[in-house]
Amino acid sequence: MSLTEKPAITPERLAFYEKIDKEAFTPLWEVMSSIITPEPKSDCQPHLWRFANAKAHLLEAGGLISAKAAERRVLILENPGLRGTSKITTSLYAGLQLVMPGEVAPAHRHSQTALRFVLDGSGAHTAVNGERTEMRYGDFVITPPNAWHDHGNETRESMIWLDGLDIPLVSFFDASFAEGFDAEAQPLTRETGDSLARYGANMLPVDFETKSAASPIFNYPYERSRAALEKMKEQADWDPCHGLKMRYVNPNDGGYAMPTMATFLQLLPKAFQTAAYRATDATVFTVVEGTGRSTIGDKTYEWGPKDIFVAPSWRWIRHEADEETVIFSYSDRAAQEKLGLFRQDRGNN
Ligand code: 1HN
Repeated sequence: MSLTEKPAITPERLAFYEKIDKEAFTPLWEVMSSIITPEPKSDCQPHLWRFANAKAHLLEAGGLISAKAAERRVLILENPGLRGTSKITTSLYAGLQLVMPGEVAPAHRHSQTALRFVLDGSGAHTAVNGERTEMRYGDFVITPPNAWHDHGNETRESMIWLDGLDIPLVSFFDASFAEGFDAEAQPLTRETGDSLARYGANMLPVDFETKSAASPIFNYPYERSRAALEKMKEQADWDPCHGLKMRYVNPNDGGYAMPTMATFLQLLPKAFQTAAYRATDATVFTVVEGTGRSTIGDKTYEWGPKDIFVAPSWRWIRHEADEETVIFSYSDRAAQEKLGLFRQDRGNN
């Protein structure tokens, strides 16, 4: 017996398997090589979604159903290798959400954690835990687990953002709870911008303590993150695998902004080519600025602003920027690190 081969099936063995099967027993040696693989094996495939196509489909959906009637008007980005499962990777969900002028996406809460990354339009809001934030291009917004949240668009243009949720992870643990609020929007109890001022200025209220596993900041404005990258790029400390890659942090504990999902913003200078890299966290990328291509395994995907692409676990990935490029990404690395599962391979770098 080895970890990669199954023992032969003899008539006597088969008869035995059939007999015990009726009592819900299964011989480990028949399945071991498929449940314990020497390397990650996944049905998740690399794929790229063009934002222009997504926007056209979303606007068409906008004529068919309101945000209120849909609860959330979202087109799921479903991995071609995982159709029918609402997954972009084995552990994560992604969708593109449209909120038209004047619309409200009603208040509700659930145990799943959500992130938003703003791709189109400007000035619609989301409310989380009694505070509203206005969303602008490139802003990274979080909805902590079990936090009431609703969205509204009081601007004159449609808004589209990328939603990332840990839905498959929560399903895996059979830990899903969800409920609607008894009004369309939750009452506002805090001034807009309060959390960013209170927790996002390299200070915390003295004696600050929280039971939340998520960051007390719920909008990480692109303006700030982009300005930081702009300053750091003068130093030109390019990581061969990542260019200049930063992770979003929870100021309370220095960990990722959310308990299950890790989020990143990276800058690649014009004409930069990253060295091949692989890691156990299948990752969803969206381009904020720039054009170029990424090679994932043996396939190359050309991208421009707002396009979204996914790389499966443990697949070699290389990025090539034609112009100065900024990429946002998210993965389940936060969960994997807590569970002692995360592994990365930088090749010879
Ligand atoms: C959800 O609550 C939102 O609040 C978006 O915008 C997508 C997908 C599945 C379940 C809940 C949102 C969602 C979701």
